[in-house]
Amino acid sequence: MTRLILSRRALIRTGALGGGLLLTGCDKLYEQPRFRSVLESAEDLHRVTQRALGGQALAREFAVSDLSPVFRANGSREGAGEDYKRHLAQGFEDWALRVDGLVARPLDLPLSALKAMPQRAQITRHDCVEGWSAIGQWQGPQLSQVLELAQVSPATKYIVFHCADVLGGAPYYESIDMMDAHHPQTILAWRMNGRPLDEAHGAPLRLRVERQLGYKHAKFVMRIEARDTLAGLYGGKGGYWEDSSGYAWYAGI
Ligand SMILES: Nc1nc2c(c(=O)[nH]1)N[C@H]1C(S)=C(S)[C@@H](COP(=O)(O)O)O[C@H]1N2
Ligand SMILES: [Mo]
Repeated sequence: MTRLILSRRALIRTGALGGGLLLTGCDKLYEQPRFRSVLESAEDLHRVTQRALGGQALAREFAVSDLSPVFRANGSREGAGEDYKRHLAQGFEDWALRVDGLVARPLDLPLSALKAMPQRAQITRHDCVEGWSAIGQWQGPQLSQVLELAQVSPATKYIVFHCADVLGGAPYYESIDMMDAHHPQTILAWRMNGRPLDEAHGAPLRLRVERQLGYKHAKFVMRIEARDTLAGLYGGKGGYWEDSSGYAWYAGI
């Protein structure tokens, strides 16, 4: 059994699910309801079994010598709106991260406060669904510390990241569950490869959620919201790509 759940791709490749269907990454396949339900059940199985067996397993970490010489920027390369542009021009000096929703203590955390919290640094590989990877170093407070400061309600099931950019007319957003929110490698990174995050990579703050694919790593995070449901939020599927293109909500690697 454990052999079969090494990865979602391996699982599907074995033909254990979906009668030998190959995961091609082609969007057209996603439009076919039968394929879609096969894939979604494979993902659910992957998520449940991976966690039952692995719990809070760590993503692989690398050495400084492994850093990619070039880490490309993907998706939005800039934040939108006058507020964002003003903060960017001021070096995010009076910018603050909003933390609200199902919390006892809503917060506005200045960048200086995020930098003053205990930090975690990690060198990890970023895998984009489009087929490229890069190794980078990330630093920032663990998301769990921020959630603790805000006293997140036990009723919370999802943490939502609201971003400053707009893609194809819709705001970018993402969400994760509490298991990933409390994972030790889930951090709010303000530093990349030893320097403050640049705009293209999501300044001033972006999520690193190391056991999932690139699109889950929200850039330009302005607001973090604790919720007990994803229903009623934009398209209801928990993320920009999930709503617009049917990408999986749980994008485990
Ligand atoms: N706000 C926001 N976050 C985002 C995106 C985006 O377009 N907007 N693109 C996602 C995708 S698909 C990838 S692969 C990574 C790219 O991160 P990078 O630009 O640092 O390489 O950011 C993710 N987070
Ligand atoms: Mo991506």
